[in-house]
Amino acid sequence: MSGTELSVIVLCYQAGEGIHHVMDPLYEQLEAAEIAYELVLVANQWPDRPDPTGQVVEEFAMHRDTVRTVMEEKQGAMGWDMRSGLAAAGGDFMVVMDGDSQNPVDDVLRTYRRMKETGVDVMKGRRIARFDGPYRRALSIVYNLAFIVLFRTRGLWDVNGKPKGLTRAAYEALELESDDWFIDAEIVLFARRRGLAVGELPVVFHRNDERASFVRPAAILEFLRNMARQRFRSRS
Ligand SMILES: Nc1nc2c(ncn2[C@@H]2O[C@H](COP(=O)(O)OP(=O)(O)OP(=O)(O)O)[C@@H](O)[C@H]2O)c(=O)[nH]1
Ligand SMILES: [Mg+2]
Repeated sequence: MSGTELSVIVLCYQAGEGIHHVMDPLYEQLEAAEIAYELVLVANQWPDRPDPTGQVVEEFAMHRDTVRTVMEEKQGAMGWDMRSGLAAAGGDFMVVMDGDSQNPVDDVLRTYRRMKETGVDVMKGRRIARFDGPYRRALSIVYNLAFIVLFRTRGLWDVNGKPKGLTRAAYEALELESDDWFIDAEIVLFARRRGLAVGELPVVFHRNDERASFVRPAAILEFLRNMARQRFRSRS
């Protein structure tokens, strides 16, 4: 209804000037693609944790009609940021991408185009090559095996793979709730529960050269808690 075909949502939290490596080429690609698009840059921040990212994205958006920012006081972690970006987006297709350069920028338009070709409701990146170290790779294998066993999501792998693409109808049907890392899993789980078609796009995942990993051991406990909660819920 908004006339926007594609909303691209980039999670920019704590990216600083490094966000230019993502938003600049992405903007060029979107401009060249001849699609009615909007680029939504999410730079929410905690009041007590200074983050220069907001200023960087504001300045970028100021001179570009198709670029918008979401800058609110954070009330949650990655999931909250993703949901605030999705809520602000008006496109018929929505693609969410991290702002830390770990996914090639091309994956955004690849996701959108593959969704159009295949007609799936939800599309997710599936990391067929990843360079973020053996520890993260091993953790991911254990997590994904546990996920398949607990939630019978056979046929899908790499729940946390980005980009995540959603049609507007899928977004509205999913009613996402997570404020934390589990939002990626929630997209897959809720889509399966609602009988939506989920497609996978093979992607390459790079090491994060800009900063140390945000994913600390506490994140593992958080995943376990979330899985237990969802498993219990799916039984009732
Ligand atoms: N850690 C963290 N990330 C957030 C938060 N809000 C938004 N994000 C965004 O979430 C995205 C993914 O987080 P990452 O820490 O890169 O997740 P990852 O790539 O799985 O793991 P690492 O790169 O190893 O940390 C980033 O682009 C962040 O900008 C937050 O509150 N905490
Ligand atoms: Mg990352």
